[in-house]
Parts: sequence; structure tokens; C-alpha cells
Amino acid sequence: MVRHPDRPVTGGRTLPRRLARWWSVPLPVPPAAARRGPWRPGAFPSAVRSARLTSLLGVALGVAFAVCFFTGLLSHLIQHPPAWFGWPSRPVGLYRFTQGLHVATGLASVPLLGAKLWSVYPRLFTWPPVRSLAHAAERGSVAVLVAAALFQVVGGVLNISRWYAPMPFFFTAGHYWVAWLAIGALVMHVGVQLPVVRAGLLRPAPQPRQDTLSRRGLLGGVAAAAGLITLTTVGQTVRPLSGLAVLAPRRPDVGPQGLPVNKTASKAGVRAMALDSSYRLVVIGPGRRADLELGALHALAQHTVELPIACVEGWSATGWWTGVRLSDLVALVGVDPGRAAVEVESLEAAGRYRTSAVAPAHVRDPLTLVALRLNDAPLHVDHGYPARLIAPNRPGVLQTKWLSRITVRESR
Ligand SMILES: Nc1nc2c(c(=O)[nH]1)N[C@H]1C(S)=C(S)[C@@H](COP(=O)(O)O)O[C@H]1N2
Ligand SMILES: [Mo]
Repeated sequence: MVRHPDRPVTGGRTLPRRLARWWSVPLPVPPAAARRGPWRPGAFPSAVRSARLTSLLGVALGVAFAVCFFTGLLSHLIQHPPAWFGWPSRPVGLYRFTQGLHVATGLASVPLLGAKLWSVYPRLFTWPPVRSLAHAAERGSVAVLVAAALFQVVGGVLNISRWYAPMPFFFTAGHYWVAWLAIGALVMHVGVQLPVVRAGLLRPAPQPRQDTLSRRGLLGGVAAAAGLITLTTVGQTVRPLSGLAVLAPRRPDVGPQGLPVNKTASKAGVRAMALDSSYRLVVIGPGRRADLELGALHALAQHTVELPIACVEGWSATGWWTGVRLSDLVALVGVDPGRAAVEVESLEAAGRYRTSAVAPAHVRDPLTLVALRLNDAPLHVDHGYPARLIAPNRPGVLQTKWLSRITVRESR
């Protein structure tokens, strides 16, 4: 389109331009008499609130949310891999690190989000409440962001505390989809607020009034709260700090054989079957099948590896696992372990974690075991006796316990 120099850029006759004008047409201001309560001028006298404070908190929260989003997305992709996605089996503790970071940044967001909402909530009561449709849309997107952020942080904390009653939906699916909503609204919010943040951070900090909490004091308090929460929870996955993990929902060293238990054999309804002497592990290949009783499994070459269980909930614990290499079982049914994909099944009749897929990288890794022993003793029934999968760099949910069947197929 050729733009004539003296034709104004806005105010043309094209439909988008007319819409844009209509979109920002000022709406009528409600009568002044309606401006009461929190809407009256000067209803929020705190001198601590400022564009600078909100900007600093916003930057910290933005970084925490970004890290939390990407580590969470990674965890989702590992558990539900699309065709283009491959997750390596090394380094052994990579998932332990990324998921520890996911939960740690989520927990650190609690005080950051609280302070950020406190610093901006007077804006809920701007006057007039809606200036134009554009203004209404912007306020609506902030409402979505706040609701989604609260949903993610509160839901995440409930989940790691294993308190599912307030969440009458499948947590993982809700947490995943609302994460996209939150990150979309966050990107929009950052786009809209960037000039404000820049100005807020470049402006010199104004002198706080003497009689109130200082801005520096508030920021210090928020940083201290975030630090304290991190210090008292991160020990659930950072072993040297486990002594400080007083607020962590799980102690990484409490449980049978010194490891936490996610779901007990009784809860999974497999206890009797797991302890029955007629137990067999069935390995099925494309052309051959092996039914292995416990004695036969013990008669195969045994290997011991040091590997962590790294739960999606953010706790992790290292054990010494002894058992048969998965690649040896694959070879037993005549498939080249270098080119095999596996599905393992548990004795559980139902439940989300009764099966898991093992991708070729993990199948051929010599550290991937069908473990029969833990820390130099037979596996405790709650840790998956008679046999469980343990593989390097894999979420806990995929370390299937009480194995009953292994299906092997050749991969391209
Ligand atoms: N069959 C089966 N295996 C399972 C589970 C399960 O519910 N059923 N829970 C998984 C989860 S979420 C984790 S974190 C690990 C925990 O293993 P542990 O209980 O031996 O510590 O087991 C995994 N294996
Ligand atoms: Mo888990």
C-alpha cells in the first residue's frame, strides 16, 4: 500500500483501523459517588509500593517462572515423548537436577508471588475500572496470568505434599495445560510492561518514609523467605543438605532400605502376588519368549550400579542396585540390544504407572537393570520385589516396580 504523506496513519477507512479505533474508544466513567471503599483516592497509602519494587519482584518471579516452565516442559516431554524427542541415558543424574530445579524454583515462587501480588493489588481498584475495550482486554489478560500463576504454585505445593483432595482433577494434566496458559499470559504481560519495568529499574530508588517498612527491608525479607524455603526443602534432593530439609514433604533417607517409598505394595494391590512363589518374569520378543522364575533371574549375570530414584515430586535418593542388565534379557529373546525398544509391565492390574516404555538409548545402557536387590539386600516388597526397573537419567514414575512382563521389539 502506498501511504500518502498527508494521510494520517490512523483513522483510515480500512476495517482493521476502524476496529482499532473502536477498540480504544473511551468508555463512560462511572459517577464519582460510586468511588468508595478501596476505589477512593489514597486508599493505599503504603510508601513501600513503587514501580521499582514491582519491577524487581517481577524480574525475579519472571526468571523463576521461566526456569520452572522449561524444566517442567522437559519432564513432560520425557514422560510423553513425541517422535522428534529423544532423552539420553547420560549423564545419570541430569533428570534429578532438572526436576530438583523445577520444584525448587516453584517453591521459591511462593514468597515472590505473594510479594508481587501485594505490590500490585491496589491496581485492582483503578478508577475508572475500565477505560476502553483495550484496557478491559489488558486487565483480563492480567487476571488470567494471576489465576494461572496461583493455580500452578498452589497445585504444585499440594501435589508434592500429596494432598490431592482439593484437586478433583488429574493433577499432571491440569498442571501441564495451565502452564501454557500461564506462560502465554506471562509473555504478553512482559511485552506490555517492559517499558514500565525498564523505567522502574532505571529510576533511582526514592527515599522511603521513616515510619514505614523500607523498600529494601521488604525486598530483603522476600529474598530471605525464598532462601529459607529453598534451604529447608532442597535437601530432599541435594543430599548434603538433607539434614536441613525440615520443610520438605519427603526425607530422602526415610523408608525401607533407607529410601522413600512412593506407593506401597499393599496400596498397589500386588503384595500377595509379589510374594507368591509361583512368580515368573515373562520376556517376550518378536520370535521367542522366556518365562523366568526368581532362581533363573538370579542365575543370570548380576551387576551392581549406583543410581538415583528421582521422583517428579522433587525428592531423590541414591541406591546401590543389583540385578540383571535389561540388554541381557533383550538378547535372551534374540533381539539385538543395540536396536531394541521395550515396554515393561507391572503386576498391578490398574494404575497410571503400571507400564512404562524404555527407549533404545536406555535399553542398551549397561546401567539399566532389572533390579533384584537394593543396598546389598533383597528388594523390599515396597521397592518392587521381586524385580523392578532401574535406569539412569529417568523420572521415578518410569522406574516401574513389581515387573511381570517385558515386551521387546526391534526399533529402526
Ligand atoms: N508399578 C509401579 N511402579 C512404580 C510406581 C507405581 O505406582 N507403580 N511409582 C513410581 C514412582 S512415582 C516413583 S517416584 C518410584 C519410587 O520408587 P520407590 O518407591 O522404590 O522409592 O517408583 C515408581 N514405580
Ligand atoms: Mo514419583
